[in-house]
Amino acid sequence: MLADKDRIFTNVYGFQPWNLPAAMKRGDWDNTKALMALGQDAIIDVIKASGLRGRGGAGFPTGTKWSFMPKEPKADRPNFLVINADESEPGSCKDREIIRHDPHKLIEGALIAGFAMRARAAYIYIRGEYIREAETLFAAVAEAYDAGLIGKNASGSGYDFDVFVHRGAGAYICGEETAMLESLEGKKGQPRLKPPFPAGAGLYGCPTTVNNVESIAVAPTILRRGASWFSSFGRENNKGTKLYQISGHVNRPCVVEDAMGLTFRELIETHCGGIRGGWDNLLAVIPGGSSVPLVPAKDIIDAPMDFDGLKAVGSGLGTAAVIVMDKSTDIVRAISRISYFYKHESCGQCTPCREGTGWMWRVMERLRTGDAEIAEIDTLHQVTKQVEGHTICALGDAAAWPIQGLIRHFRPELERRINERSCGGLAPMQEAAE
Ligand code: L3W
Ligand code: SF4
Repeated sequence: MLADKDRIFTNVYGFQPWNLPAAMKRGDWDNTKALMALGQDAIIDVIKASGLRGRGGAGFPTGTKWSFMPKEPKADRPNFLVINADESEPGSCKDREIIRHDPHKLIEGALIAGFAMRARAAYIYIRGEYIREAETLFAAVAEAYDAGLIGKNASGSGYDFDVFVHRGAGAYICGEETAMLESLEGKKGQPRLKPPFPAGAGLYGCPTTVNNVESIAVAPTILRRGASWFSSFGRENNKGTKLYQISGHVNRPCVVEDAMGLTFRELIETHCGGIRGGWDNLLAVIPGGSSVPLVPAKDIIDAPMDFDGLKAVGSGLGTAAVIVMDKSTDIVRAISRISYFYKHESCGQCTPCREGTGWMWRVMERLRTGDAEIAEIDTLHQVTKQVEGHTICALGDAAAWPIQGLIRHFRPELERRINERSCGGLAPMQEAAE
């Protein structure tokens, strides 16, 4: 278990106030000017050496991403930092806790990251449903301005840096980085084709880096404690500490910080009081938010909870939103509900996703009730393969992968329902009916 002294998010449960005096007592904003005096390239080098990989799902190396930004921005084409706080992935709730209880870690991180990337300003795009969290964030940003920590001559560094908070309006797709840029520009939030990546042409056509809240909020601590401290946790290619969010059928669901790479069993035993009804009652786990394939009990128990460990069992770390399902779960219904989510959230821009997500959900519903033919299981699998990799953004993949995982691991259950024309005794899925 991670020692208390090695936790970055020391106020993640809100035992202390979030405000500036309390944050300063916890060490935030402690001589930020000296951190900035390291110099822009040196800061990027520290983040590279720490091994930090993006905490928003894709795991792209953070320091490398920062290094893509132009070193001499033009006056009429400034660099920007955009912070993705549109936390909408089902199961994910870590950025919410950071903003609720430790917003100054994020704001100080914005200044340091923005400075390192020669950015003129940071835009924090916060999920529309996070109403109270947005209020906290607005207030924390105001505190930082009033104290001279951001704005003109931020923290006495001689560098001018603004932070703007922008509220979303409830669309999952605005969490995709280029849809977020469109939304910030006042347009309908639909993903752009990549390349160009945002570092080449982002917000208002200017060089932009989009980072997740957690990636930015850990940066000041990494700089204060050193790259080698951060990289002493985890293993090669999977370094550092991480906020895990465990929901579902465990005895104590929670958000907790621990080292990358601890096994699923260690995570659940140490922090969640075990599986409801004991380990023999575990059915399957979705380890990284609803966009990654489920993993059956036998494969997940000893899997390291990091990028490579979960890839090795056919899934992914994603946002580390760990959804635990015991044997009381109707697994077909669960995946069908996820299919409905993606159908609902598709922006409709590309045909495989717009048509495919609705088609896949309708077949999933018939498989759930057993009202399908056995051959349709393979047809559904083929359709997921036609959607995967054939769309503008990752939502198409996210809609395909959970179904592929279900077919890979639970085909006998799908066939049983068809043979018995059985929906497991459950009522029709009213919440998903249109
Ligand atoms: C410059 C290159 N930049 C890549 C940048 C790119 C982006 C980052 C990662 O999807 C996943 C998705 C969700 N030059 C570059 C480059 N970049 N090549 O690196 O890019 P990418 O395309 O690998 O991922 P993405 O489009 O950002 C993110 C999955 O995460 N996910 C859930 C996410 C949910 C949340 C939330 O609720 N907070 O984040 C779960 O698995 O499905 O696959 O910045 O520009 N050559
Ligand atoms: Fe929109 Fe879906 Fe295409 Fe993404 S994959 S751009 S959500 S239609």
